[in-house]
Amino acid sequence: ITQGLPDPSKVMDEILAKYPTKIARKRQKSLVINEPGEGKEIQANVRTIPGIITQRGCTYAGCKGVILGPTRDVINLVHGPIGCSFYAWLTRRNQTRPAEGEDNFITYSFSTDIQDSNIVFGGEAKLKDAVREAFEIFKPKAIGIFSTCPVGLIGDDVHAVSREMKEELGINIFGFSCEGYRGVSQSAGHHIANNGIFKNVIGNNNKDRIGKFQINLLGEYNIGGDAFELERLFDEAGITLLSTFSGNSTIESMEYSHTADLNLIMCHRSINYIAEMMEEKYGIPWVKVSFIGAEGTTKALRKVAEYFDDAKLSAKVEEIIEREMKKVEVVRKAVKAKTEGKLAMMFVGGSRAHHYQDLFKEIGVTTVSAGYEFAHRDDYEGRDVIPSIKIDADTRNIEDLTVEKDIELYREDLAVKKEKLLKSGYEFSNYDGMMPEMKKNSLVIDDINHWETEKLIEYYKPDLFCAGIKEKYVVQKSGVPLKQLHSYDYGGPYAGYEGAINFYLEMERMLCTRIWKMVTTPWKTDPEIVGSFAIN
Ligand code: CFN
Ligand code: HCA
Repeated sequence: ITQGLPDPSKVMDEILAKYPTKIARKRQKSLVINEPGEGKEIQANVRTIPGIITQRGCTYAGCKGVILGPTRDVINLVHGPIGCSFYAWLTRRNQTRPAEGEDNFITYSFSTDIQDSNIVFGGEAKLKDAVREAFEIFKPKAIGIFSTCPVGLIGDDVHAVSREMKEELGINIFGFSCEGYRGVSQSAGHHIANNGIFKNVIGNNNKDRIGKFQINLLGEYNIGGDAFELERLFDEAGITLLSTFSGNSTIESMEYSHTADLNLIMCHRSINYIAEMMEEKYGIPWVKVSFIGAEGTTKALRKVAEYFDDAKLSAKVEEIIEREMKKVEVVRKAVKAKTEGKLAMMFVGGSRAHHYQDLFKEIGVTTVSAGYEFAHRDDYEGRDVIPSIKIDADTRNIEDLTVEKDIELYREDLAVKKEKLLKSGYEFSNYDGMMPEMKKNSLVIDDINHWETEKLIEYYKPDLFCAGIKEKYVVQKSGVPLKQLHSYDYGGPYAGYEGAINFYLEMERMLCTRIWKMVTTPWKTDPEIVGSFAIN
């Protein structure tokens, strides 16, 4: 990786030199020159230094936008000023497919739109009215209530209101204390959402078995239609997908998700808590998989077949793999011939900055620098990392959930099965952390900011930068194409086999055009923005 590339320690030095000493000392711990196998540590999941322009979002975004947002038949009512609701409205490109006559509330934006007078006199009455109004108009099966920053500051109790309204209206109503400031990032919101769904939804319906091989898919949010592609594969294989948390999902399917035989986890960062609580309460084992990349998809499908240990299922899975890989290989080869040797960087969320490196590898593109916005140390360093005890921002202020030891009929069977699989060498994780899987000397940076981004681009001149909407235009104006790995811009699906093909073709389009070399960076010739006012 060092061939023809700048010395990473020089890049790091120059980045840090600009900061005041104290800040430099702090930031230094979040910038690592990768050395797989050397047990290097990275500082992650800590507060962003005030004044720095971070990529991160807030706790409310993680709870309402990320985890609950993609479920179509629950009304997600935001208790807060209208801006919080407006900025979380349809921006994530999570898709859904309601059946004929089924509810879909995703296209709506529900908010109490609190005003100054509510801040002074309290907003609970307004919240109750909003719940009643939403119920009157839409007759939903469930309503989730989400607190935003000002609500936490004035002390409205969304849990008490939820209980009262549940009693009054006779439907499932539950609240989330997910005020934006509660954690250091979205990550705390994931945790709050996981606890709330586990406590209020999972286990509410003991539905009879509907398939021979029943699974849930956790941490898949159907961005750009990813879940549709995975549903296609499971359907054909004869694997029953009971519930997805939460892409293309219904609250109803979550209610009986505890009757599954196995949980697959895609994005471990956002949903490991539910997986662990489901294992503890219902005995359902979980396997960490990634369906990003054709190779990863093959590995994941085989993991499921291996788990169920059924000859017919395995044969079917192999048949699908063979057929799909034939199609994938044709496109992959053609694209790789043009993209081999190109350099990419990716700074995204809490799992994609790692998962997408697989797709790039498949077409010969190297990731020279990468990092997450809000992941924890285990996401970087690998599965054996002991969580940092110093700052556990995620669990701070979160009501302690006691999992009652409610033994389901099949719980013991599953535990015995897990034991047997472990003895036979079955691995419950399909991938490791970001750092063990990245090349030596690549630069790993947690919670990157604009200054650091600018320097990376200047030094490495990457062929492609992957991040989100806030970074997109600054990077493009520097003459480097940017692919949004959050919303996929207008593309997708990118998961599974069809997704891999879509992604290869998109990369061919983005990496092989010469248009970016023709961009004149505006601030290079015109560093100051001059404004003028028209005065009448
Ligand atoms: S869909 Fe997921 S995959 S849930 Fe998470 S950590 Fe966000 S919204 Mo943006 S794209 Fe991103 Fe991940 Fe898991 Fe998405 S990488 S930042 S909170 N994320
Ligand atoms: C969020 C959602 C986000 C933002 C994406 C972006 C998403 O963090 O609240 O910055 O472009 O995927 O929509 O991560």
